[in-house]
Amino acid sequence: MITLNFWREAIVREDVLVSEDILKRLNEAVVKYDVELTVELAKEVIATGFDPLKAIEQGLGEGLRVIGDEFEAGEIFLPMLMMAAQAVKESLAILEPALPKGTSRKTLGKVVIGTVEGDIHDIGKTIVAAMLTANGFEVYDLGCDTPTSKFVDKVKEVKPDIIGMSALLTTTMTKMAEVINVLKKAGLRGNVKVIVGGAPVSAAWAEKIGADAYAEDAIASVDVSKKLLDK
Ligand code: B1M
Repeated sequence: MITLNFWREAIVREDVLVSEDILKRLNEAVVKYDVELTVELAKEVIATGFDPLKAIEQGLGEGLRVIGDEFEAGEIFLPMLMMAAQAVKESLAILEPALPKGTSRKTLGKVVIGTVEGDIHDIGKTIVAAMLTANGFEVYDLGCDTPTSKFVDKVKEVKPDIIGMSALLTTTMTKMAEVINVLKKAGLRGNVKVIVGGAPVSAAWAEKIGADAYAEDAIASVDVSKKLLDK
């Protein structure tokens, strides 16, 4: 006999299959650096009410990781990697506005965020900025390749509670330490918490350069920011 439970389980299985399917297709579209298809799939995510964060992190992000490994292995060339990044950026513009918004109208704190000087990787940083905004922080995004002086000037201008720095290259991670040192010299370090993140960054690196915290991904950056500000 077919019971109610049978149908409930069938519906759950169907949902899992549908979500695995859209994530797989997003993943493949990025790996094939197909800008048009990736954008179409991002629109499908919105139209079907699929979780935009899952689509960003497990669909687009995972696809970029795969193509990054192919690039490292010499299987693809830089223009292909750039097209994959373009596909992700255009899709992010569609998915970001659909991220759940913060519930309180009062902001939890001000965050100045940027990718450090010499580093043009801005996809992860943009996701972190979007998640912080969606969770009630007032975010000032300085973009990528941000000179140390720009971080410091923005701290003077908006007096943020937190500075977030992102680096994707081992060669640019040192710029995080430079920003912290310049803040110290300007007598501003005591007024602001510093969070660092990005693929080559670790908790050990954060400790070494005197940052207040390391966040592994966009969700962690929200938890860490709240914790630092006792929210
Ligand atoms: Co480049 N690239 N890239 N790249 N690229 C990497 C980083 C690399 C690991 C690829 C590889 O060789 N496997 C390698 C770095 C090697 C190293 O230093 N260890 C590399 C290289 C070498 C380069 C060039 C030097 C290539 C060249 O020109 N020969 C060049 C550098 C130019 C420069 O910056 N001066 C370059 C260029 C590019 C593109 C322009 C083509 C493009 C960037 C486009 C853009 O961002 N607008 C690009 C891309 C796309 C990548 C990979 C494939 C993907 C990066 C990404 O966006 N990931 C990357 C390989 C990889 O990571 N596997 C690679 C998805 C994103 C969601 O993840 O950025 O890690 P991620 O962000 C995460 C977390 O790290 C964290 O949260 C995010 C969301 O979960 N996070 C934070 C990030 N910032 C945070 C801040 C926080 C908290 C958490 O608090 C403030």
